[in-house]
Amino acid sequence: MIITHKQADLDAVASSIALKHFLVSIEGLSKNDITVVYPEGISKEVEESFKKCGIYHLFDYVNDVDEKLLRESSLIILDTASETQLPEKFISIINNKGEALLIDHHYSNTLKKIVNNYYWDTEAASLSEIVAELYSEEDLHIDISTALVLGILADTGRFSRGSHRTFSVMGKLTKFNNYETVKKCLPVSREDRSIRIARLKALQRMAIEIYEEAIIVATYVSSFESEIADFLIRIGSDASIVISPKNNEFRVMLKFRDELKEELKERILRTVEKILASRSAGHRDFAVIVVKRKIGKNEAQKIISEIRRELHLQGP
Ligand SMILES: [Mn+2]
Repeated sequence: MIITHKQADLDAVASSIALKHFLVSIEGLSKNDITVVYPEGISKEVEESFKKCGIYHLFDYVNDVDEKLLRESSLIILDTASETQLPEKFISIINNKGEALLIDHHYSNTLKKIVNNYYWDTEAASLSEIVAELYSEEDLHIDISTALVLGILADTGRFSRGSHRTFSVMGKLTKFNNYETVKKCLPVSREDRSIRIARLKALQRMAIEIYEEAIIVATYVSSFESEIADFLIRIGSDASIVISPKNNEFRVMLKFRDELKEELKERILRTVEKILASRSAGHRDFAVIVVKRKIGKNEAQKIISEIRRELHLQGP
């Protein structure tokens, strides 16, 4: 059984499909021997891009799975960095079984400690890259390579986080598809009304804090938290802290400008973790903290003030 994080994104979906295909072909298994589980389904972006690229038929998954089957299966967990990214049922079964293989590329990963086996490769900019490396050219074909290119494009921020390795894998993959066509399958830059409103609201609610040489900006929005954090960096912040209330939880997205001193990034991150009494998960230049309780707008403002106060107390 292959399981990804909740609301699977392009990287998670592409790597799970390609890994299943790979395992079926080398192990001489049938397609029915491997179940792919995307807990709580897939993100809208995935559906759109797969449709546009004509690879919708690759979807073969369930949103949930019977506990008994879960307990009896060999588990491979993909692209998942923390316990909060999986439903509790999955975590408790993994905890009881103790047997699962985790394959991930996130800079920090707290799930490693509850599995008995992991391949954790933070040098890879996407998980699709890691799975693509398993394939030899003879085994690749157009559909799988198209999915993997989509996964790589999405997770590397269209190559802004790409490495030598990304391009070497891309060279192999793009022999099987037309890159110019594939890249058009990604949702167009989300310049629609809702993101523009989110940006403007984020600016209206924003607090600016100068802390040593860092310009820290904190705000809250109901959605697009990741895009908003990037946007704030583009327009000048060194560290963006974006709070976003969800159904029964809230998320705090932190993103840092590349050039910011590692030590300062670390200090800002630890301060936010301390205030929220929660640990973060994420890549080198971004972290996300999920807190399992509801909050309203007022409380979001309060958290922002607390972060400012705490940084001041710590001093340089
Ligand atoms: Mn990923």
